[in-house]
Amino acid sequence: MFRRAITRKPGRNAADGLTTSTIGLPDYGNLIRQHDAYVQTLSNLGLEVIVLEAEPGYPDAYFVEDVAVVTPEIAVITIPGALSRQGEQESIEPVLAQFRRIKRIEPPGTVEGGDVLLVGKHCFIGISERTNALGARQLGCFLEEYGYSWEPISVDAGLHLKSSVNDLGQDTLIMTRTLSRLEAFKRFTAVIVNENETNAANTMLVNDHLIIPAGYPLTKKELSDLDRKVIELDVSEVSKMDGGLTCMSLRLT
Ligand code: CIR
Repeated sequence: MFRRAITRKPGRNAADGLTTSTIGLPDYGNLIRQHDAYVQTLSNLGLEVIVLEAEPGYPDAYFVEDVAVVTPEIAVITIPGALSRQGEQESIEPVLAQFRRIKRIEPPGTVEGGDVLLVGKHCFIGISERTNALGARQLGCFLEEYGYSWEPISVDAGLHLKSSVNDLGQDTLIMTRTLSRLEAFKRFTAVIVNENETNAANTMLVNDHLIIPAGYPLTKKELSDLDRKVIELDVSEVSKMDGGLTCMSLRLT
């Protein structure tokens, strides 16, 4: 059960963040409304939600998931691979230090939390443009100390590993068809997203509820058949900055 979530309000300069999207820049008012609804949803599910102030020097800083990896035992403060995001991690550390023992990725290692998928005591670490092999190994070593196993996964599509695969609980993962072909994921039951709905692979499991991005009816229908309540949230403005549901919070048991 998650008891707490850490989030950060998007700043007025959110549209200055990194993006590869060609669907236009976010409208700030709508972005804030979507963020507020996200916070409210987590709160409705029983989480105490910490909302940090925007960081004016870091337009991507509301994607807090990328600057730390949190397990029930530790919080690993990362070094984002994106140069413009290096430094975002500094203001998250004192917040997490209230709840967890802190470990830190050291340069030249880089890790972004969007590349880190924990499933029980196993961790998949995406090697991507943002997370390098050295950073993955450092993170893996920290996790091993606490009884976790880990394996690297090459991220060949999407920004991060969790752009394409997420945990639905009960040994089930939601993922793209490409990832479903990897040996690493064969031991799980797979919900494979339709090729027109790949963004829906960024579905977030929170306390027996599946929070899915709005606008993906095929995925919604398929997930509704699982034994969990499905909540749809509009993250259309967030996706203009290559973000999704999981990126906007750090969830703590
Ligand atoms: C970036 O490119 O770093 C941000 N605009 C989006 C980060 C999204 N984070 C995530 O999926 N974990």
